[in-house]
Amino acid sequence: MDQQHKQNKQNKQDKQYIQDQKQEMRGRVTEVRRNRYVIDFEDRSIPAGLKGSFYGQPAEDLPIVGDYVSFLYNPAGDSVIRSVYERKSLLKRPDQAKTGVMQYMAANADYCFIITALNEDYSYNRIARYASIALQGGVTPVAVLTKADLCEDAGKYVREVKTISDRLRVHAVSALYGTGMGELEEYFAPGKTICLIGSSGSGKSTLVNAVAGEEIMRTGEVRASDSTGRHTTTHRQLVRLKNGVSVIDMPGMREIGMAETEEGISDTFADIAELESRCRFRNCRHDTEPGCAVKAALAGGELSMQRWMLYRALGTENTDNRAGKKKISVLAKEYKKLSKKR
Ligand SMILES: Nc1nc2c(ncn2[C@@H]2O[C@H](COP(=O)(O)OP(=O)(O)O)[C@@H](O)[C@H]2O)c(=O)[nH]1
Ligand SMILES: [Mg+2]
Repeated sequence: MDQQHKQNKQNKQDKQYIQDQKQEMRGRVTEVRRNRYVIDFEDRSIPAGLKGSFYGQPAEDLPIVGDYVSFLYNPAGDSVIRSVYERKSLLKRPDQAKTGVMQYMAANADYCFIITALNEDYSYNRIARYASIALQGGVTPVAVLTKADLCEDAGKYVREVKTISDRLRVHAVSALYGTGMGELEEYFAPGKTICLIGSSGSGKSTLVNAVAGEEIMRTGEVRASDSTGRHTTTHRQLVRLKNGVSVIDMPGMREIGMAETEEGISDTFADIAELESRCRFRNCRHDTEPGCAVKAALAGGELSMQRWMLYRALGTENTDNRAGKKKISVLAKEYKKLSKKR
């Protein structure tokens, strides 16, 4: 009876929508697979395609996960996306194949959780790179160091990651034991959108399930390359939690290039840029020039060598990819030596 009532109500609504076809609806893109879209509209998942005039448009203008779109509802089949609302943030990165093509990851995220497990998954540079990407895209970066229970001194890593930028927030948690999880609650506020970035197996799904208190995402999934392919998520998806928080899962993000992230880098390293502006010579290479503010700060301990080298590495990679790569491997070696000494 209740079911029947629901169905009638739905039919009535559908009829209304058909009558209102000239009136466009506003929904949010939760999934994209090639040119097939899923739109969340009043808690329903609506399949949709694109209006013809989208084809031939620059990739940046096409709808992506997290976008708010206006669409014509079709209860009998695919609805049609007519336009994309202005984005308040945009996470994008260079394509992994390093073709210079940009990959548009997610729109309208408030926070970007950079999730790294405190085991061999941990990479200082990767966190720095994603922090740059988030800052450039207008998203607040939050480094979440997971599996703290597997690590003897999580505090050491928290301190290390904090040196990346004042604008990067850092938390160490164990979803397994519930430690540190309370610190994440402030981000899970109604109406907020959280984007999860991290390698497969870093604990993204476990973390969200623990915060949500329900099994929203499958955990312990195997890699996409595994022959079984069971439980594998290889596409981005936006899910809404009961409390009105939206979570965008980005499965299996590992490597990123640095093209077009200058802005993010200078944001992350605003203090170093400021130091550079205080050098006596405008084209100071911070090498043998007199009156170099950077060298003075390094000598005085205000700027750590580790952070300076990271800045140099990221900056060089930006301007010249190949030379940058070489430089990075040299820097990485130097850095390893340095950190052994510490
Ligand atoms: N020791 C420990 N293991 C964890 C923790 N969080 C997740 N895991 C395990 O790590 C594996 C991968 O977790 P999952 O959430 O699926 O990772 P995802 O691929 O990033 O979504 C699972 O076997 C989890 O049980 C944690 O805090 N501590
Ligand atoms: Mg997962």
